[in-house]
Amino acid sequence: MSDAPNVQALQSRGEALVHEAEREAKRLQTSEAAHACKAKYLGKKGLLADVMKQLSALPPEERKSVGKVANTIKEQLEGIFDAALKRLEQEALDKSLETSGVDVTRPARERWLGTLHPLTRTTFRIIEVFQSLGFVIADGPEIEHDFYNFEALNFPKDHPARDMQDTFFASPDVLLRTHTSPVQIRTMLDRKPPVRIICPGKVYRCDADITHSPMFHQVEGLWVDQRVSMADLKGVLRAFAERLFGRHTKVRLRPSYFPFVEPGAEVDVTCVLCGGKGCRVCKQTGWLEILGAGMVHPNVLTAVGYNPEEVRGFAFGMGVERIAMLLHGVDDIRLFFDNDIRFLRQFQ
Ligand code: FA5
Repeated sequence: MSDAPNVQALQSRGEALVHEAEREAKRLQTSEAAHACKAKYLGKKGLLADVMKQLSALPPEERKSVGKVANTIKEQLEGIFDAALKRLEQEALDKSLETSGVDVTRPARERWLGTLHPLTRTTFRIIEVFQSLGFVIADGPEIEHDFYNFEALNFPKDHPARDMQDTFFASPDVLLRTHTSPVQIRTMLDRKPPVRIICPGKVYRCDADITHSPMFHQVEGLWVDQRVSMADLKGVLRAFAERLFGRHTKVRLRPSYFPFVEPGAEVDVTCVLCGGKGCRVCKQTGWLEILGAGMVHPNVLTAVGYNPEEVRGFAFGMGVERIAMLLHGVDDIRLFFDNDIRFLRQFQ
């Protein structure tokens, strides 16, 4: 009688292993024990490997069918331990949920999505319109020298027009800029014409009530070239007003005074609420003032080294808060700075 195992003997040994493994797996209490037990059966030096070793003693024609049987046994053993591990993991989870007091059936806490501040949004909308008209963004410092904020803009020292803008001074010559117009000066000193810029930014004035804030935002515009006229100014502002407030918005210019433009104008648009019929917001006039504008004063062009005989330009400046208040029907400027979440959430 030969010592070589026969196929049947190997198969019944394998089946016996599966039964033993099933019995053991049922008694397992922890996943560590399950891993150890799995290794005992399926590891490199495990019980199945022992059985497989005997394969080499079989005649080649029998090895193939025994190999198939061995694979089936291996799969069965793997299935047994995978199921045991799954069971143990579930038991551990159930136990921890029972003891930790976490209620997995409760709805998840709502997530609050942040959003852009209404003033940022309004600024972006304004910038977008002017960029589409070929203007590029320029900027300058908020702490400014008197020269850029006043002097070069044709406000000589002691000129009464300086009182139009209550100024925060840091020293006799250094101040918090009262408007974005100093960026015009800095840009023109820096570049040769043509210049077509918009300058958004923070400005400061010693001024506070429901429509005025000590810190607020302006957007300045400047276009200097050989043939720029008041008609171009009106055309640009009309395109802006129609894009921002609606297609039927009309624009009108009223004579006004700013030392750095001549002629100067206040620019009105038809009331965004009543369309020009007259209402509470426009104080029954049908019009709302939105910005100051005019043709750049020859003294300003000279101050930056441009020749007023060769180039002309227009400039305008608007308050972002004022535009945002008109667009959203907000009647108190302080709401933009209080950071009351109930107010801000309305702009989501
Ligand atoms: C100026 O500041 C000029 N630099 C605008 C300008 C530019 C005119 C270029 C001509 C050519 P004014 O002081 O009017 O102008 O201010 C412009 C806008 O800023 C006002 O229409 C108003 O909407 C806004 N504004 C002024 N003061 C305050 C304030 N304290 N709080 C909020 N908005 C303000």
